[in-house]
Amino acid sequence: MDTTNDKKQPDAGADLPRRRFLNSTAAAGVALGAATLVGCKQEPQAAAPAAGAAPAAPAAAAAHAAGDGGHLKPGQLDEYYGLWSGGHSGEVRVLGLPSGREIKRIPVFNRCALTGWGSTNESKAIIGTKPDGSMKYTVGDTHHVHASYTDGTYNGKYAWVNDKINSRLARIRLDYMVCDKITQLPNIQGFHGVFPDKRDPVDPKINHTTRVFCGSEFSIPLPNTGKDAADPTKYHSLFTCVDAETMAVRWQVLIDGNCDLTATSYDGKLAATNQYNTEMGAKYEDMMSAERDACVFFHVARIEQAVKDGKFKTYGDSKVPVVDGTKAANKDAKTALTGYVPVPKNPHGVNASPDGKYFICAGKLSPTATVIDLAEVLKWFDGGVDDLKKTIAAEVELGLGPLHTAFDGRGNAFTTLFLDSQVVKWNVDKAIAFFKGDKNAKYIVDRLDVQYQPGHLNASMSETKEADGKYLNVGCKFSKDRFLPVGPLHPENEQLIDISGEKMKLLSDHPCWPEPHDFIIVKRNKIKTSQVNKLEEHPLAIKDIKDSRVERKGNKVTVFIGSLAPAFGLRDFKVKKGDEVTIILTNLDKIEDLGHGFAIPNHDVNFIVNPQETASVTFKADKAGVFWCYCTHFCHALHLEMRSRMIVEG
Ligand code: CUK
Ligand code: CUA
Ligand code: CA
Repeated sequence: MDTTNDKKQPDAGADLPRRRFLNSTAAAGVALGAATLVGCKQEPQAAAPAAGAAPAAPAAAAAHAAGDGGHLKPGQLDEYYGLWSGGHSGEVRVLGLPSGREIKRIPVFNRCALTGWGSTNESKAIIGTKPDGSMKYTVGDTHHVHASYTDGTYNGKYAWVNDKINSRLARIRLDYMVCDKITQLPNIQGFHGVFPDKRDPVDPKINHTTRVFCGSEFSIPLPNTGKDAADPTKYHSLFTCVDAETMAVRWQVLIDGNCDLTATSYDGKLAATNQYNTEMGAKYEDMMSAERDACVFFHVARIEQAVKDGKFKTYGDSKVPVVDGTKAANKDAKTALTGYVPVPKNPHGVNASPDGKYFICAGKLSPTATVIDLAEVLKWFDGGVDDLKKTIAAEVELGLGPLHTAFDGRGNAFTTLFLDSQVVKWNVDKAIAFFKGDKNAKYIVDRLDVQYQPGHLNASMSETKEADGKYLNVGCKFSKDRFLPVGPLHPENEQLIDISGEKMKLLSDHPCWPEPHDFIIVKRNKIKTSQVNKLEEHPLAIKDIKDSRVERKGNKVTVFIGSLAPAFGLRDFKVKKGDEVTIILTNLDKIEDLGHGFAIPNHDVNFIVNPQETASVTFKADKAGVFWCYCTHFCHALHLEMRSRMIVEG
């Protein structure tokens, strides 16, 4: 295992930051005049010197995982972050790999009782509210998580995830690993595939992500007024581009057929979506009637020029420009915005090879993978190739039910076979040679049974120029007998595979709460997180615990309250029955991992504030009485004593 990188990493010495943190926690308690930690003599807190004293720094062993089934010893840190979609739980999860340990859940489209996501005013402002202040939507279905790029590899700034149910795109800022923006996509349903661009298609100076592409799976009548349900010619799907920074929708493209997954080229020029329903069928029998569907290519620069030139329409209330990407409107390749490469049959997934040369579509109902040559596609757009069929570099048999493909950076691809319950490793160059007629080219390298019925798979750094070919994770849709039985609802089975050698080696099983689809595996030094918030990020943060106070305007009461272990800035506060109360809680503790919670009995209020974070809730004080507001998040030896009293006068 390569550990050279570890020297540069602040997190490599697992013991050091932990000691520092424990020292300062203990010191904070003392500074506040809290009781000493009696009876904790053996614990590191009690034994530790005061904060600021240099702790001993034993070098932690780096994770030597591959030979050890992915198992890490206590105190060892993982080599990779895994960013996992949570499916119809509506969330995103962070796993450490190779251990498979779940480190964090990031609530996005769901509500979260622990963090208060969906009940704090700050999170509701991101999610969107109805006029009565309640959350606009409370469910979501996340499938695909992808992160922002610089120079063809992850830059650690953002990740994006789709909501298939309510047609929304969410962004996660990776420094705090929280959702910071959500955008509603107009004119579409069944938003499925998502992928950021990797650089600008025209300006070579812009070498990072500025656009996020979104595919819509379901066709709907446009505009969707309920009048045209019986007219199949009115049904359309759109491909959407969202600005990575502002998260505003930039443009959409009307296409024939539907969208599914999304991929982008390394030069920024092309985006693509695979299509399984070119038939525009409403029933599955119709959706699988054609022998070939397609992979649609989008010429990004031409689309943006068409928008600039005003060659677009809008639909209904939406102001988003929609350009025409249908086949009929794009017959001349030299001016075409889109190109449809025919792919057999109901393809599932489109993935970009890390050498930047190919997009690979898996056949799903055809046992094949189709390798599309991107240089040839660009040539077609320039009029140099007369038929898009000729951009197909290979179409080779892999096995039954091929779905998604990952890469090791050494010329090999790994494709899940849903029906065969296998991962197949195949060599792309040999597949191309075989397809061109070299019948001796043995392109299948290895097959591995997985448990069971795999959907997505991904390899470490797979869809970047730094694909490192160490680990492959396979998201198995059925765990069946792999874990202790827990009643009818089973977890899924995430399986970790060592792909560093010629043969794949199954390392471990991890149960995963339903239901992840896609995930990415990011080298840990690509993501730099902050463990403490910035106080000034919230305009209503109080700066000093003494600024805790109650302000009243009519029947609207605002309670500014600080938290500093082990006390809240107000030991009690008074409101009147019928008041609309807003609690604005600022955590003035500055120490890593020292969060506080705030719960109000019988008012359905619970949220947390991380160090230096401010969050607020608004509710009606509709019951007279005394209510002990308490800290829910274990923070201190006097955590249970950390309370305030809300006195509601009748
Ligand atoms: S889809 Cu789930 S297994 Cu939504 Cu990425 Cu292929
Ligand atoms: Cu503050 Cu627990
Ligand atoms: Ca089809």
